[in-house]
Amino acid sequence: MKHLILTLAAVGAAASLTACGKKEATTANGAAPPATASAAPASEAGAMPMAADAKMAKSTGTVTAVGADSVTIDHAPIPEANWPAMTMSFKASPDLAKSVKVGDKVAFDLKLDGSAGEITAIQKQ
Ligand SMILES: [Cu+2]
Repeated sequence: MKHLILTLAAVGAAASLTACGKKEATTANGAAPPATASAAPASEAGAMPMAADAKMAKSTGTVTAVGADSVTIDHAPIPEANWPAMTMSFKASPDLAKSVKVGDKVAFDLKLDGSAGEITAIQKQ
């Protein structure tokens, strides 16, 4: 079992080394477009999860509910998160949650973590 895993890892390492070698050869020769085409999407896919991890965003909306540590906002679209306009609950510190009430029109800053968002600042408009 251990041997199999090590073998697979070695094959993977060899494959990426081969890909790098091909890429350099492509640059030197200016030929072989298929290698370039397959290398680009692979690196983009590798970078995407990291970029989606902790992004900041700003939006505006109307408060529809306030909890002890959450604020529900009918918010405008948030392109940074690929969200259309919607009503959703965000995590918020108790101090931030206390600073607004239902019906307030607000501008807020969000820390995005996957499909969740935490309010880091909020101001009445
Ligand atoms: Cu939303």
